[in-house]
Amino acid sequence: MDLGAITKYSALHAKPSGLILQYGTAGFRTKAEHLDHVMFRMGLLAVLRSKQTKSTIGVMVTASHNPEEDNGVKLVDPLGEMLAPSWEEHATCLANAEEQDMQRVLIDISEKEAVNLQQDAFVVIGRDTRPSSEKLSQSVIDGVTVLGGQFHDYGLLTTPQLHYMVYCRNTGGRYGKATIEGYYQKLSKAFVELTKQASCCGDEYRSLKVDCANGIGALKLREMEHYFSQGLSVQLFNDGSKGKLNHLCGADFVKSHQKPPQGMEIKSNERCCSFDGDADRIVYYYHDADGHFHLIDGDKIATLISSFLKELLVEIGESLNIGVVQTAYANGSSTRYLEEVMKVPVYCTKTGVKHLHHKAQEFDIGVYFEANGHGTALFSTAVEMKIKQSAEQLEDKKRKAAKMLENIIDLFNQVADRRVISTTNAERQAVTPPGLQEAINDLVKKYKLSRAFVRPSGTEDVVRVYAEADSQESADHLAHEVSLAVFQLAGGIGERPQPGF
Ligand code: 16G
Ligand code: MG
Repeated sequence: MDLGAITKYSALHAKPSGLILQYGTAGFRTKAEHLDHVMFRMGLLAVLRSKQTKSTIGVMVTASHNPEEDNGVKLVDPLGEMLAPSWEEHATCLANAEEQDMQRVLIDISEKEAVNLQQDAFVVIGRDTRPSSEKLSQSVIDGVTVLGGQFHDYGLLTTPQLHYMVYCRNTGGRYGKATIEGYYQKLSKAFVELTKQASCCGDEYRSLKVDCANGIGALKLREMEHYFSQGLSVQLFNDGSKGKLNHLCGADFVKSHQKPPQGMEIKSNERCCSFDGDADRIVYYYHDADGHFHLIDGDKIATLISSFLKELLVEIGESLNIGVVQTAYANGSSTRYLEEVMKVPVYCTKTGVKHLHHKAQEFDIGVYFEANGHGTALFSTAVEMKIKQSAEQLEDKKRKAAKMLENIIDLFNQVADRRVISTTNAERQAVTPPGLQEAINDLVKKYKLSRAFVRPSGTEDVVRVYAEADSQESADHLAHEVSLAVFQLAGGIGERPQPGF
């Protein structure tokens, strides 16, 4: 390590003294102007992780669904997965070290993790479309180069694309080519193959309106469109040409407001979907003939996929074990449907893809989705082959899928320090502050088929309040009452929470 050079460059990316940040649910996230030093240091850390694993490591500059003024960074491990938990701790230590302690922390990490400093390092970098992202990714590159790492800057990418690049590079191209064309070819080929066997093939089944949250999804889908030829016709909305990123649009907006994004006209039964700012979430929706809005969120997508796979396994006589992983945000009726009707075991983990992914790996077929639209299905190549053969039944299975209640509300609450709230049982129960869980329990008892929980956000400075009940009105009231309890018991600041209805 050239300590002299590190000190010199670090001073150019100086840490504002006293600023403390946490590697949260999906990396660091805060106002973009506070992140320069974090980016530089994550460049350094990515080099150490690359040397230790003898693999390519990814760095993604994005703050996903957060407002445009925010930014963030996350590291991607060799198999395209989220950074290992012990390295998240290193990331937090390194980001928070004051200038004069930074070198020592860097050396400590290398020693603790037995990093061979002579080993080569390679880092790939991607970024979203935020105005701050280009400069911040340059700071990552500064960190990589000062530690002698090689890098490839992919520039603008969606988060899933960066994960793909890392995986391809570490598997010798067996999974696909680590280029943007490679990504489009692989995905479009799979899509065309799957859908050409579908029984419904009219034009209305091939068109999709896509709300791109004014983010990177627009640029990338526009590039990818050509690869579908006749297989899919997409119409893009909120493509970033005028509106603000994630503002009144995008998957988070549609899911939490249960209505279409601004800037998209929907006729009845048109197929529509929304990405979030870095295009790693998707939710689908449509208006029925009576103009009612229907959302196919992560819960329903998980139900559709797992019902399809479960029935397929029965048909092909395979007794593979299949499990669905959700978080506390999953609508209770989706969990009941999966367990009681589909007879699929359901597991609940903490919020964040890394937790769900980890659990889903325990099954032959693991389907995981967060209600907000992050998710996928994991299975081996052997299982995949069998599934492909039976793909013609897809549309049929879809029609049989669940009809579920949607009485959800997700409110936000500002408190002096959101860390006063700690949780257990996959974030479904509050441990502190004292009395909060008891207060929630009492409120929940007042409503039928109800459930509520609170947790500190891992991406924003708020406490999230979740409530569900047998009607929208009850869910709204319960959410408001719970948010008042949080305000009183957890040191609420500013105005008392107002009803969100
Ligand atoms: C991040 C997570 C997402 C989670 C969300 C929760 C990834 C890739 N993303 O976007 O899974 O649902 O944070 O945000 O893990 P919150 O902690 O602010 O509620
Ligand atoms: Mg995202």
